[in-house]
Amino acid sequence: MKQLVLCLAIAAGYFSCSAPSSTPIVNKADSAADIWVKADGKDSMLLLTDRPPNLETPLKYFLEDYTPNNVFFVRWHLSGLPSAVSEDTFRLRVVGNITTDVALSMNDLKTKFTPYTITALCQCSGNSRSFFDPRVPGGQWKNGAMGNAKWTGVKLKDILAFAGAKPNSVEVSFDGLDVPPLPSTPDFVKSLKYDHANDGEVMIAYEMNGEPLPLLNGYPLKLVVPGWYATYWVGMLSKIEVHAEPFEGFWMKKAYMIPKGVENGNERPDSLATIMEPINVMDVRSIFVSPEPNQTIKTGESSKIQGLAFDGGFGITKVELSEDNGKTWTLATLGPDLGKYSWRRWHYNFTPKQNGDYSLQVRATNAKGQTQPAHHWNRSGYMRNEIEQLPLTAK
Ligand SMILES: Nc1nc2c(c(=O)[nH]1)N[C@H]1C(S)=C(S)[C@@H](COP(=O)(O)O)O[C@H]1N2
Ligand SMILES: [Mo]
Repeated sequence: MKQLVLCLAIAAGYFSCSAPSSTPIVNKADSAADIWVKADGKDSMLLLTDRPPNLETPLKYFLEDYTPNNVFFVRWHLSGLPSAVSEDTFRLRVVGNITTDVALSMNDLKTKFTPYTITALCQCSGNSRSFFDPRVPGGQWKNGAMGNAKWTGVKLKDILAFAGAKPNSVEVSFDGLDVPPLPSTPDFVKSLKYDHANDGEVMIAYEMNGEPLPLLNGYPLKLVVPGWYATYWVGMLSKIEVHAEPFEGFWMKKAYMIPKGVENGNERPDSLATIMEPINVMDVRSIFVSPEPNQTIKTGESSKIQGLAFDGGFGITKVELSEDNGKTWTLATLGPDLGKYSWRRWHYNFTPKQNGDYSLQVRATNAKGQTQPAHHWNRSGYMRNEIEQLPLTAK
């Protein structure tokens, strides 16, 4: 793998300069090789785009239960991102269908409300998009557009109650400090149904793994929507609006749409779905983490195969591996259960009996009995969850 540390002389200055400036990199998808960068507050990560910053977590960090903040993936849509936020002057505003407009300081959030902590996986809808066959446009992520963290903050329902949200409310929308670079681009605003917003699990995090959030992960506040794709996890959250009418914003009605009522949001290139709905709960999925694809392992010896399994919050009940292209399946050993919204690590001992090429497959099943399809595709490259293959050579 080619390792480059790039100096990206961009105005916003998220990336550190450790080498003379080279041609700005626009999109990783245009280049065959991996490009590594060190952004502000981050260790070496894979670069997708520099403006807005989009960075992928290297796979090796998925051998840990919690993803370190300094390599947690970064995904922004709009390049108008503040390069610093002051904890002293920052306010979280609550407006709309409430009794009184509220502006909460960070200190208010930390002292006026009961703290709440939950472990939850934050996974981008487009995670693993680069593996879609046929290929689809969009950020060409490998498996690193996700991370598992312990989130601490305040329950959204407590904030809505504090603001006196009215009982006829139907939806709540969330806006961050990031702004569109051009007036023609719609501001990034997401919404949740009022009941979902009040479920006692959706929360506003001021800490991630016991530390303030890195700026690039949405400092000072990030909405955490356990079990739902990360597009709803609005970062730099600064405005909550309570609506008595359905919310019709671009990022809810036009972007992030999936085929409605179809298992895993599946469709076919030659027959695209016509009825769509906003993306929502994460589907059940498992991936291989180690060894990485095409590595050589020892014939006649046991190799430890490790990976992850996760879903939208029913909880993983089993992970199975196949050594014979899906004819027979054997249970993997599950790692610690960190909560139903967490990913779950697993491992499996594989002993190749003779020299040659092998391909392992992995599939997970959740408490609802949902499992993974042999093939999965949709036009947007969302929610990938097909059964993954791991090619290995034994010698
Ligand atoms: N304000 C704001 N919040 C946002 C986004 C954004 O563009 N702006 N992107 C969303 C998407 S699509 C993802 S995948 C997650 C990524 O969170 P991370 O950058 O902390 O990894 O943030 C979400 N929250
Ligand atoms: Mo995303």
